[in-house]
Amino acid sequence: MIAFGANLPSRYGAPQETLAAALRRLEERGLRILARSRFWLTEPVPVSDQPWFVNGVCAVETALEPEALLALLHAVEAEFGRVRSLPNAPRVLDLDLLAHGRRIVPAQPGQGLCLPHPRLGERAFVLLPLRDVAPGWVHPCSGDTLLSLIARLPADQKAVPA
Ligand code: PH2
Ligand code: MG
Ligand code: MG
Repeated sequence: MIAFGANLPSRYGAPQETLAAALRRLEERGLRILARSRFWLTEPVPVSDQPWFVNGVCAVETALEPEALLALLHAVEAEFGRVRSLPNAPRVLDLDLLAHGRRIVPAQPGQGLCLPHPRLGERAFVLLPLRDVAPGWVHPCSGDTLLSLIARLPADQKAVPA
């Protein structure tokens, strides 16, 4: 399961065009996209004066192990002009590995990979698109259902289908 987002234009155009091009690129690089959520317009978290994001989630099929898949996501971000500055800085493309089946990879210091994504449960911009593609999803560590995570979201995170 891959989450994608953007809130700056890139050479591919506005965020939604960049995201569509990035998904095509991932397919060219061998991922099979099984389902894609709607594009969602989401307020930045934490709230700031950055532009709103376009966010979404897709379910993919791949033979890649999580580390190799994450490396591919980072390579495509770089190809699309992503410059890593501060955390939560506006970006032309963000591709996050949300989950890899029901696999659990604990957070380790100095390691980029942690599965499922550690902040997934607090983010409307991830959970609402995830519901589009996998409404029956269950968190492999906590056993929380997606719908219960959505019900517990803080009320102030604004997200609307694009
Ligand atoms: N990504 C972040 C931080 N904040 N807010 C929204 N709405 N959408 C994002 O994709 C996003 C964010 C860090 O990756
Ligand atoms: Mg992110
Ligand atoms: Mg990221």
